[in-house]
Amino acid sequence: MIRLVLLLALTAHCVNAGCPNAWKEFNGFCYAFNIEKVNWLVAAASCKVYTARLPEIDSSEKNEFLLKEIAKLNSGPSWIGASSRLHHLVWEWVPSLANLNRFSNWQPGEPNDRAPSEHCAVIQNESGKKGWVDVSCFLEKRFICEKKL
Ligand SMILES: [Ca+2]
Repeated sequence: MIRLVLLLALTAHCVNAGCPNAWKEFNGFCYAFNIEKVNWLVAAASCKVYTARLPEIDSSEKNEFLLKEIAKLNSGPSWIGASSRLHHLVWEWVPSLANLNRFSNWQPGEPNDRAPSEHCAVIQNESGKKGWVDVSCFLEKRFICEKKL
């Protein structure tokens, strides 16, 4: 029994010391790259279940890390936390509601809010397309979750 308690304590300690199994660590955050394709809202809710969020990309370092990882994993466009769902044409990070003034990496001509409405953002790094694009929130895409270490 004592051994079991010790083992549990040790396991808990190890979990606290790093990212959850299969999550990647970068700069004080842990990242999960999900291959399931879902719409933006389902992706946001899925991250929340894991006490995480869609990535809030507030630096070029974090952006480069995510671009590199999705290229390595051969991921197509993946949901990030930027959205203009609630405030038309005003982009913010969800759920922090921080604006995108600090950093953004829109691809040329984006965000273009192409009809009928493109209020959610994906990050992409494939076939020469690198950076963020606004697309319909109802499309089904892969997604990334981010949580503090
Ligand atoms: Ca667009």
